[in-house]
Amino acid sequence: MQIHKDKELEKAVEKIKSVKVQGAKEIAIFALKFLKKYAMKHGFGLRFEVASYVLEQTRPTAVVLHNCLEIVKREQKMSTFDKLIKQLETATKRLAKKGAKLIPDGATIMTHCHSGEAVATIKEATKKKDVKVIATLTEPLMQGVKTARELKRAGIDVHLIADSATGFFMRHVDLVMVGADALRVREPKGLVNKIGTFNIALAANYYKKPFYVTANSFKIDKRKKIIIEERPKEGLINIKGIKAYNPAFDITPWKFVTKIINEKEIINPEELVKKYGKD
Ligand code: RUB
Repeated sequence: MQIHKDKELEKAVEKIKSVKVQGAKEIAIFALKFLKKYAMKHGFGLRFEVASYVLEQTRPTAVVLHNCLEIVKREQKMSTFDKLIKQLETATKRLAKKGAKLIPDGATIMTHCHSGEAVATIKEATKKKDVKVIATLTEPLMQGVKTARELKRAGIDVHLIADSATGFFMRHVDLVMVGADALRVREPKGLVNKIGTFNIALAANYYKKPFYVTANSFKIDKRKKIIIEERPKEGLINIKGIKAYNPAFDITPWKFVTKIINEKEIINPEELVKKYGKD
């Protein structure tokens, strides 16, 4: 078996690597759809396991795909793929309804990167309320532009700002709402999300602004360790002879997070860790 010549797998990996498919939930749904076809063709044997591993390692920080694949490997049924995709899609709708209630009428919300779950929640709130959004550009890949476009399409008043301007604008916002790649209930504990989230949480804490995380329950991360994806330096800046760091995510300590909104509940970080951090 020559995995490097597996063109269909290579194509799927490229779509994720190039961030055409981005956001923890969308990556998981994309990979599950791909793996369903793959399993239909090749079965659930070693080849499937390698493909699952390769896809998971393409974006190793997010935990949704990992948690879904644990179930797929256990059940080894085609119907599991559809069940999980449906659960992920339904979870976003449910949590958006819950989270929208936390957004007051007239609120200005700061968000970071592109989180399908945060965007869905903000959109849900605008069904009944008037809200404004300040979205970070999210350097270096500028996923904030995707957020701004989506919100604008939904008729929402949105302004983009530089990532470095979040501290400056914090006093003008009423709350922060971001997504998550992983909710760490084991060490290192905290919210794993796009690099820069921690800085925003610090500024929110300084100005005593609520910091909400919209994240379906597949994002609860019980893995023994977490890999923070490091992207190539060239993706940040390419200056000959100059070194650079380009991590894609950071970990915000739980004490800076006000509430986590998932499809089942609105929960405090301490409760989340207590409830899920034991086994
Ligand atoms: C995306 C990102 C998002 C989370 C949650 O990073 O950090 O906030 O993945 O997204 P990238 P969602 O663009 O590098 O994938 O709510 O859509 O699951």
